[in-house]
Amino acid sequence: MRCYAVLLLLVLTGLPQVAEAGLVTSDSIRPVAAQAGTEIGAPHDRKAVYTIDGSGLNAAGQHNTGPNGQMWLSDFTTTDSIRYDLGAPMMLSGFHVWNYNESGNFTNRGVSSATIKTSADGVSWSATTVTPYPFTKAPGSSSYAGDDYTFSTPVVARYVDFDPVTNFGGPSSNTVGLSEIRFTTPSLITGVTATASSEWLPGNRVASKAVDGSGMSGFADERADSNPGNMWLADIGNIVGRTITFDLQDVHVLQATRIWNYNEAGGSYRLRGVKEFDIAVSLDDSSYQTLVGPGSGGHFGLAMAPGTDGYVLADMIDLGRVPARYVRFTVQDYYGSNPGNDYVGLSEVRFYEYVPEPSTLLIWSLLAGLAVGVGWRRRKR
Ligand SMILES: [Ca+2]
Ligand SMILES: [Ca+2]
Repeated sequence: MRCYAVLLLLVLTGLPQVAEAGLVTSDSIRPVAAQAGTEIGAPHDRKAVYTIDGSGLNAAGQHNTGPNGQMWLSDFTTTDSIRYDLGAPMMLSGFHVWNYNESGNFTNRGVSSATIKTSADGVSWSATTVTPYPFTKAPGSSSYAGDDYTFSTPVVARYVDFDPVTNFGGPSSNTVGLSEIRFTTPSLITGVTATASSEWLPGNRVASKAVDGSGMSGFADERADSNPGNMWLADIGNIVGRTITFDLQDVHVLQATRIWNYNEAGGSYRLRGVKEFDIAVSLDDSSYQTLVGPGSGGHFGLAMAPGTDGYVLADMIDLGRVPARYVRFTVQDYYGSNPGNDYVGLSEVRFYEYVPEPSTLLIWSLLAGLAVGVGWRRRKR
């Protein structure tokens, strides 16, 4: 019965959200992991991870020409592969690529063509294509802003494979690589507000600082700064049990949350970041359901922030398509060593809703009609 109720809710709440574009907008998300067929280690250091960590990208979203520690390059294979993990299955409309941007003939090492496959679960894969195609060669200049590519039809995917990839040919094309990539999703929930069980008011580190975009800049506003005035911080006390509650203003089927931890510069302030926390969801802000996380005790975990400007490596947490209007984070542990009497906080939080693929949408439409019919008959009794 509970499953039926959730399905009914999914159908009834999911469909209007798809249509209400005003509540949802697009965002470009950073994969949480990259795995290449081959890569080059030290001293030239051109690994797959350098295509997802913001290395070489400036605040204007331009990728520089320095390859070491900032670009991926295959280990002198002209055909190779690279796979991305987004951390949660997301509706994707395309991606933004900065191709291999080392100056001179080395731009011939960029990805010209690729067979692209996507998967929601890492098991079942589907081939897809993009426009424009083939890919555009990088200019080999430090003002390179990258290029957008659009999938032939939007896909729901957690994993995206470029396998095989081939380069542009010509001089120096004895290997293949990329500078950076982001994936475009239409499912960012906007207008979110937040309240907290505690706020450090002398510094105005109120809960709203975690949802208002404060401190965020760069390509797709993905870089958090280290100014604590742009973060939520609970006042001093027992950090265990501190809560921040988000109101999404409407019921959404939640797919993921992206979290920038507390990133204050200087000393050990970043130790005020959340290490373990619980996530609970609610339709009415009264009855909350606690989700089961992957960590010990069923908690969810966050990485520690760097405590520097340009913090790109936010965490991505799969929320498993749970319907909710309210989301509550409850702190269980932090990175400091005095949990009974300290501060704890976060920099910024975003939520993404589940958007079904077009083929699934048709099935949902039929189910919604059925569900409305069932509801009408029940009320008649
Ligand atoms: Ca890079
Ligand atoms: Ca902020």
